[in-house]
Amino acid sequence: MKKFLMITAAALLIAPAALAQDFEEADADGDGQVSYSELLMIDSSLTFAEFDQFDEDGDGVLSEDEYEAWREAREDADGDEADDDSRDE
Ligand SMILES: [Ca+2]
Ligand SMILES: [Ca+2]
Repeated sequence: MKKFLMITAAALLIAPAALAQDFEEADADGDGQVSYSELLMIDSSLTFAEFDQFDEDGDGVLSEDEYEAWREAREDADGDEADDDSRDE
């Protein structure tokens, strides 16, 4: 069982170096919205101010459209030094 947890943790560490996850994967608890804490699992360097910029309707969570906007912006900003740790191969 520990191995399974380690594999899951490794997957979470590897993921930020790849393209950001689909909305359904980002929505860890499956409530149809991506919260700041859920987004932090994808991008641990994300600040709340950055998150808030993409929360267009100000309800404190990202809808699928809002998430997609974040994902596009993040891919444009590829090469962020904060992600470099997870690219050690
Ligand atoms: Ca959620
Ligand atoms: Ca929102």
